[in-house]
Amino acid sequence: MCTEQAGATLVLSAHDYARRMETYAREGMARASRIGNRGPVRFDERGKVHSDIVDAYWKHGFYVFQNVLDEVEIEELRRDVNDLLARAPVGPGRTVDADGNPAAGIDMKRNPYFFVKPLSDPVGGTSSSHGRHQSKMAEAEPAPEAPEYVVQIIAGMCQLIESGLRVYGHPHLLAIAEAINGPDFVPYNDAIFTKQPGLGGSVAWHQDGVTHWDSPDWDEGIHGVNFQAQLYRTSALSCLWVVPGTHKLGKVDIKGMVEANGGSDQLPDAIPLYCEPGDVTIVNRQTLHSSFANTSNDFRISVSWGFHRRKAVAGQHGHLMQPAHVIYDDEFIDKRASVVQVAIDARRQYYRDETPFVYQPFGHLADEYRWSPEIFETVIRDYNIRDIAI
Ligand SMILES: O=C(O)CCC(=O)C(=O)O
Repeated sequence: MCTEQAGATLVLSAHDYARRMETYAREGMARASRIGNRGPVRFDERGKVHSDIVDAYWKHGFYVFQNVLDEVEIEELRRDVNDLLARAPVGPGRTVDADGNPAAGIDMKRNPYFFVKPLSDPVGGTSSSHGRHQSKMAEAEPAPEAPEYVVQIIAGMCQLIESGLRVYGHPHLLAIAEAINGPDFVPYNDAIFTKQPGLGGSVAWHQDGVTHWDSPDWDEGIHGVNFQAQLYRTSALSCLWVVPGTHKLGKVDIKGMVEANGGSDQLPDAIPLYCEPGDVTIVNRQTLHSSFANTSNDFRISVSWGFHRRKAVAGQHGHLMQPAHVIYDDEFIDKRASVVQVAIDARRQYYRDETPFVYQPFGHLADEYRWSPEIFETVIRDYNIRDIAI
């Protein structure tokens, strides 16, 4: 255990930060290889996700699916996300890109961009998102030529990029969501996490859910599951880390864990979910997770989205991302869930050889949700003002 300035922000040079990560990364990789929990998506004879995988997910609170996206799809996502980054606003509160043109998606009702100062932790130890990021991460000094801010998150991918809409309709990934949350699963949100080499900030340790910790119906799956498709190779220095099994523990005392670890954010039982391009991780939203400042050479882009059990959100009101007066009634949920059906059809029209997923809540309505310019206006435009966050 290393002892660090408990309670104070630790700011290191990028070089020292990277050195400080070396042993932790190596030991984390060793722990990760002992647990495993990775492999291709496998189905049983009924076409359902194999129960071994589902059981392994429930045991550890995560799974790494290897080789889910093929090279063509990865390349299209890379092209679209990199184009978005090039057309992002030049900083928080700005509306033009680096060429002085209106930034991509700047007219969306919900601003899609979240910026951070390079190599910083913007939320740890603050009241942001109901104070769920209880403890501040170590930070690093960026190079003198680094920009003042970098994009960390771009939301609204189903509107902004067609490859984003298509991956949202991926049949294997929807089958996994169904295996975990039941056939009437519904969407949460989506967010493209970007971590440029030498610039990407950290995301402090947290559990995602905020609604059900004290609920009489609480169980290990009630806050849903998140997916992340990786567009580039990530290592322990750039990827998402999780503490396996924490999805079973209820709300954990992160501050206490960091204090017991001598003030260090390098939690002892955590493992890195390192990936190859095209791998897709799933993480239970109750699993304790974080990512560190990216002092490595990895260019990390993680296309992320999540799903809930319908009964976990029905009748709840907004907490994260929505004001408290927003109630997730049937109309609200169905409207947001119809994005899944449109995504399935957008994918069907593009990947003609693939068998589309049958999304049970909309199976009988498929003809009403065909991908077209008209349905873009009625379902996709500003769909994310109806993100269902609990
Ligand atoms: O991918 C990351 O770096 C952080 C993701 C995360 O915290 C989340 O999806 O809640």
